[in-house]
Parts: sequence; C-alpha cells; structure tokens
Amino acid sequence: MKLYYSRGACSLSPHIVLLEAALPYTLERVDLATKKTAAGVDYLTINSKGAVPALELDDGKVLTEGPAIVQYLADLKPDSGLAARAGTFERYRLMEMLNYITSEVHKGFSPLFNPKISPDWRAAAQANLEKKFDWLSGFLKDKTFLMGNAFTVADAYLFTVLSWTRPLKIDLERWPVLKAYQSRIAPRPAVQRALKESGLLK
Ligand SMILES: N[C@@H](CCC(=O)N[C@@H](CS)C(=O)NCC(=O)O)C(=O)O
Repeated sequence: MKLYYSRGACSLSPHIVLLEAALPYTLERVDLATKKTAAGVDYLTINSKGAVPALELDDGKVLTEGPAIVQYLADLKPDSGLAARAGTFERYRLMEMLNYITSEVHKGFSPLFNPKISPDWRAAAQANLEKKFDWLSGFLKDKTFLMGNAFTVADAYLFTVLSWTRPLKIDLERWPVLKAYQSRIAPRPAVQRALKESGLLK
C-alpha cells in the first residue's frame, strides 16, 4: 500500500494508523501547491479531488477521505482494537466521532490556513473552532482516549488536527484537558515515527 501525504497535513492520521496497525506501506509526498508527487506524477490522476490523504492499494485501487482510509486500515487488523468491529453500535460511535472531527474540527481549522483571511473572518473562524475545543474538552474530561480506555483511529485523527494549533499559535493552555490529551498521545512510538517519517520531527 502507498500513502500519499503532505508534511503537516491531515495525512498524518492514516500514517499513524498504518504504524499502529503494523501494516506494510510506502509513502509518496505530494506538493499540494503544484499537485505533483515526489515521483513527478500529476497527483490529480491519483486523486482527482487534489487533496491528501490517498491510499493506493496493491491492486491499484485508490481510497480517499481520511475517515474512510483509517477505518479501512483498522479493519485489515481487526484485533488491533483501532476500530470497533463493523456492524456493532460502538462502530457507529466511532464513525460519529470521526465525522465530528472531519466536518467540525478539521474543516474548522481550514480558514485559518488561508493567507488571504481578513482579521474579522479570522477572529470569527477561531471563535467557532474554540467552541469545538470546549465540547471536546468536556467530552474527554474523564477519558484517556476518545472512545474510552483504548487508542483508536479517532485519536490518530484528533491528535493530527490538534497539532495545527502550534503553527497557528492557538494556545491550548485554555483547554488543559486537550493539552494533557496531546501529551498522552504524542509519545506513542507510532506517532513519533510518523512525525519523523513525514519530516515534522528530526
Ligand atoms: N475531505 C478530505 C479533506 C482532506 C484535506 O482537507 N486535505 C488537505 C490537507 S489537510 C489538502 O490536501 N488540501 C489541499 C487541497 O485540497 O487542494 C478528507 O477528509 O480526507
């Protein structure tokens, strides 16, 4: 399998999951500005949506959309505990969380990366994101991980998007629960290795 990724992007989430599941993979970097891969291929021929992540399977099929990719990977290793078994109510709980992270948190960050954003728009976008942080803080208050006591694909995703608070200079001190959560996830060997392989850590 090959993961198409970009440094610092949401592709870090499936990268962490590949490592947590001990699945074999290769990586290919994508320049999101030029839509060229490191091998010089037009990325739009791989994912016509132009976004990372994309997962190319050994039979040539390409799966896109982070939440779908991480569930696919977890299901290749059902004993890993990275996702509740398909068809169980717990699996719908996981999908509920992945959907919240993707539509509310991940896409809540997106305007803040737009260099053309006006100060008023930035303030409104950040205030909207802060409401999501408030909710997540309450949700995680008495939990080690999003789904309870075990690390799942939802944690790989939330950790990834929370890491964007650093380049955006959003101080997580206001949300000690989220800061503690980040500190719990960061030292995981899979997380450290994914950060190194994607060039985010030396
Ligand atoms: N709906 C997609 C969104 C992925 C996404 O937003 N990727 C960003 C990086 S975090 C990207 O590739 N942006 C460049 C672009 O869309 O052209 C998913 O959940 O996988």
